[in-house]
Amino acid sequence: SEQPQKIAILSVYDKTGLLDLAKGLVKNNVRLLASGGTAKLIREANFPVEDVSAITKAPEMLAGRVKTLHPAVHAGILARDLASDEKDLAEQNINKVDYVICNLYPFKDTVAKINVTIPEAVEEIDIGGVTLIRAAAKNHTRVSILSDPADYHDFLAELEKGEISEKTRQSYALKAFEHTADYDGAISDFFRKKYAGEGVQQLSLRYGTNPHQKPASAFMRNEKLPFKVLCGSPGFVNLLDALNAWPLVKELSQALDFPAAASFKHVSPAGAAIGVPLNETERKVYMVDDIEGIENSKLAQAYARARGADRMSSFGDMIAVSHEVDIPTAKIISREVSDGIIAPGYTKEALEILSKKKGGRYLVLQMDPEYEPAAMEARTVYGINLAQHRNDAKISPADTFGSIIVPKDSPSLPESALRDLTVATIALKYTQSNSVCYALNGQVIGLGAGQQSRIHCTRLAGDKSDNWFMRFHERALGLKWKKGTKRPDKSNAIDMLCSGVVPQSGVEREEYEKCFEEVPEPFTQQEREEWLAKLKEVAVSSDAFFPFIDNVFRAARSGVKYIAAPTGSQNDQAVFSTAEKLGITFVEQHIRLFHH
Ligand code: 93A
Repeated sequence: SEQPQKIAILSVYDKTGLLDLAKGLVKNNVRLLASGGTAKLIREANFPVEDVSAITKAPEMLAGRVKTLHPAVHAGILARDLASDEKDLAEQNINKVDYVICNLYPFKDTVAKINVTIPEAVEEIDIGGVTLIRAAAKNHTRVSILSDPADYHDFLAELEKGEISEKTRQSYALKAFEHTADYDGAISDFFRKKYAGEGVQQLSLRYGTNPHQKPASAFMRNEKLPFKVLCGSPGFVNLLDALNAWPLVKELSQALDFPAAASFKHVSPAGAAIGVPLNETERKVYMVDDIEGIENSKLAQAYARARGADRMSSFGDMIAVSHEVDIPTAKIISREVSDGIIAPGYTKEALEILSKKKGGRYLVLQMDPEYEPAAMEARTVYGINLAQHRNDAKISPADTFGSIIVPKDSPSLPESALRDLTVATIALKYTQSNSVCYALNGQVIGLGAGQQSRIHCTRLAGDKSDNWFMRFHERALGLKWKKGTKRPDKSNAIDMLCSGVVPQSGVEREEYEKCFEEVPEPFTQQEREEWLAKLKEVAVSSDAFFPFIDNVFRAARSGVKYIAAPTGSQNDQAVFSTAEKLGITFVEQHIRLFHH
């Protein structure tokens, strides 16, 4: 028996290429059914076409809101080559549809117009077209769905040869589903902005990474933002910092069962710590010796350590703390230059203190501590979507550090070493790679982030550790400041003195001298060496293996006693034996922790 005539349903907003397509379809003996405007155009070009109402026996209604929505259309599209489906169609006198050509009302263009109203946008929400596209795409084992005029030409060429192949139908179906998903995404984006409530499911940001990057926003699909803005207004970089700093302190606190804090800048920690009690000298070096009640707040001590590790880098930081912010913690923060904080809660008094900072513009975020991100995460780079399973590797003293590789006869690690390796490793998990971290006393003391070569990370972190330790030298502690010298200027002068870059002459020297009542002598090489020789028991972690032994040599110079790093380098054996020669315990750490 002869094949029944093939049927095409055409309903297009964008009428590009329509007449060429109609011509080709007619030439191949396809029966054309089209919605109002589409039929009109084809008819005017003198090609045979029927209105969809010829099969629905129903007129277009509601000013076009109902044009193609009808069982005669959708059963024709959705029917399979099954006896039961054929029977259903025959009973209703419906013919199978073979080709659907449809593109949608321009919702995106409409809402891109300034001052578009909600009723205007609503009218551009295509219902019937989306239904045509999805129905045809669903039944792509039999039906071809053309949702893009760019495909008409190749479609006709294939039709000319006989049939549309399965592969082509599949690619059209994929395109159709992408099209409707994108279309629905645009609709929900629009209504999220209108209906979700600012700060609930979405947040407008002043701008993106830079002031010329507008617009910018933060939002969630299907759920509320897991944080609330209690004060200030976050920027894009603030959120990048906050959303890396928060999981760091959450994990650190859980891993070591201690309050934890982090001080972030440019999406890497400047410091991170747990609240190991501070001794008197540490309180002085970290400039918190006058904070009332600090000895009773583990959280305040954690932040003092996080901020104290590298005061230069922490200038203008984004802070994260694992526990409810109390008065001592808020007091430390209130007098430092800082951009904002994220925490699971604030006491009333602490919030009051922080809300006064920066003329009331200090950023205060309250994080839902129960929030768990989805397993998959994605971002767009240069228009390309990158998706991956989130780095949810759990770092803990018990599970992360494997066997001691060298020395062979080594006893198990002391608890303090395990603690410090944990601090360093969790810090690295949230540090831009490459990264190497030195830790001691439950805190980061030097972190090398974002260097393309590992040895540069190891050196940078080592130099920072040395600088940190020089700050404990009695001469650094006994500096005679000129009255009124500001905290950042003090930090800068200390940094110059401790890292051995004191200006010798000229205006730079004059500026430096302005800070002091009594200008200190630079540290001599001998003073430096003698003091640094006292730095001991330091733990080092690396986000990936050490490719060369130079890293071990550099670490050893800054009192490193423990190293944990992934293995797998061709040079592993040389790295291990160098560690052994230098009296360093090398611990296996299985998980590579690149972070970007
Ligand atoms: O308002 S609709 O959602 N109701 C419908 O039943 C319907 N069917 C097709 N819009 C509908 N369409 C859309 O009409 C198509 O997606 C296409 O964008 C447009 C074509 O209309 P016309 O043929 O009248 O120019």
